Amino acid sequence: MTSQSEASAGPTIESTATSRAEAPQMLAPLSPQPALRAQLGSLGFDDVRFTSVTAGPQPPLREWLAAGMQAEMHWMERTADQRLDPRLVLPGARSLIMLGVSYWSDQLPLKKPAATTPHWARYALHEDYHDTIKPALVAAGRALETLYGVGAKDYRYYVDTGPVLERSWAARAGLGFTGKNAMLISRRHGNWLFLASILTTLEFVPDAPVRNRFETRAVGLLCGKCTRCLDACPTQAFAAPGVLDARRCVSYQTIENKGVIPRELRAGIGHRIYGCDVCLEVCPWNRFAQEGRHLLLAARYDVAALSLAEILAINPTRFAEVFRRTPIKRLKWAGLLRNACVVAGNVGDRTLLPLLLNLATTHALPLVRAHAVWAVFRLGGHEALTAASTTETDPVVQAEYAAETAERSGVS
Ligand code: B12
Ligand code: SF4
Ligand code: SF4
Repeated sequence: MTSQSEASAGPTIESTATSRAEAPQMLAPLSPQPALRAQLGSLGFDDVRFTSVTAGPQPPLREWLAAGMQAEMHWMERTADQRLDPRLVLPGARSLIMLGVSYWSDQLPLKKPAATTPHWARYALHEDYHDTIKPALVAAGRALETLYGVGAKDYRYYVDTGPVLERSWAARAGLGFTGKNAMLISRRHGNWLFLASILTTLEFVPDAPVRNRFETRAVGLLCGKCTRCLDACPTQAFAAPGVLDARRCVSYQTIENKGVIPRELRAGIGHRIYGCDVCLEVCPWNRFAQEGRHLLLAARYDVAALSLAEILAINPTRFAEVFRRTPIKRLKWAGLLRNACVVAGNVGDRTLLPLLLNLATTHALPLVRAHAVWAVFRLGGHEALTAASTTETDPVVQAEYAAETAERSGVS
């Protein structure tokens, strides 16, 4: 519920030409918002929903953080207050406009990939959505200014990186429901929606949540007895339905973790070189997904055709060229090589051994050497590392050799 003092802090829809000081108190918001909805749709957003900033039960962010499930994403702790209260992000915020951009395409996966072709999260096979969606958000802000006479201080937009609990607000706005896989699942687009949000001091009539019922802590509203996502997760990352422990999640380990990937999780990473879609792919709600309009996306399906050998041999210049504008660029050269080593260790292709041995013995970065050592051991090429293991001076790589030696002596 918006308090009296906050109600006077920002314009309502009726007060388009009214200054803040003159804004009418507690006026009922206008409904519906057809002109704005249509404009946002024409900007490329595949779904547009409204919800209001009201007090009430909060999403379980603090429990999640207290359990340490955010792993090393400490920025989530620092911004927890803001994430739980949009009014700390935009003073006087009354509404959120929740936007969905579908990235489903029938063209993926590519036909007949080789057995050793690495798997990329679908979203990564596009230019970075933060960059491609942002211009439409800028235009959406202009639309608010034109239609309602507000200024730039009366709204703020984000896609992914802002301190906004996007899935929770999207569920409240009826964009979809929270699946047992923690995803915001749309009845029209399945799991394949990017989310963006506009916080505004404008007061809009909220859209109804799915089934006209919303509870901040309800997961699996339309899942029934299905547990496919929970069962399919390759690293058992779900602590409970809807509760994802990022520490165990392949997506976290291959994208957000900048250091060593825990040894016990590496086998579960399988072919996945960047991100993970397993708990999304298995969801039966995807059968309703339609080809997105892709107005705000730029496909980079060519990335999916790269072989593991090409990636293991990539140099920094080529890395910058190939992954330019994709989200993969944020992983940086070393991060991609680290992940490629893990995949190489999992796919069992001994023709990759020369490339891996080269990385294990000559790469400048210990992070890469350590994961290459692991892969070489998995492929049975460790005898070629005997000399290198005695001259290695970095503690991270030494720890890898030590763990292998301990494992082998434990087995024999
Ligand atoms: C941090 C983060 C991650 C982390 C942590 C994931 C997580 N579960 O939070 C990691 C790196 C693991 C991750 C992975 C992925 N992410 Co991510 N991520 C985020 C980010 C930046 C913050 C999420 C957050 O606040 N998490 C905290 C938890 C507590 O909140 P939540 O899961 O968002 O909210 C739900 C829970 O609270 C749940 N819930 C309900 N009841 C209960 C009860 C309990 C006890 C608990 C604990 C939770 C719970 O309901 C909420 C509403 O859905 C958001 C962008 C944003 N600003 O919101 C993107 C975002 C969630 N990610 C997104 C995507 C696409 C992915 C991946 C698919 C990428 C990939 N292919 O590799 C995977 C999917 C993993 C999964 N099944 O969730 C999309 C999701 C779109 C959608 N339709 O849902 C978002 C919204 C980005 C975007 N703008 O599009 N992500
Ligand atoms: S993204 Fe992959 S690893 Fe993470 S919870 Fe889903 S299935 Fe598990
Ligand atoms: S796979 Fe099944 S349980 Fe998981 S989110 Fe989809 S419908 Fe729900």
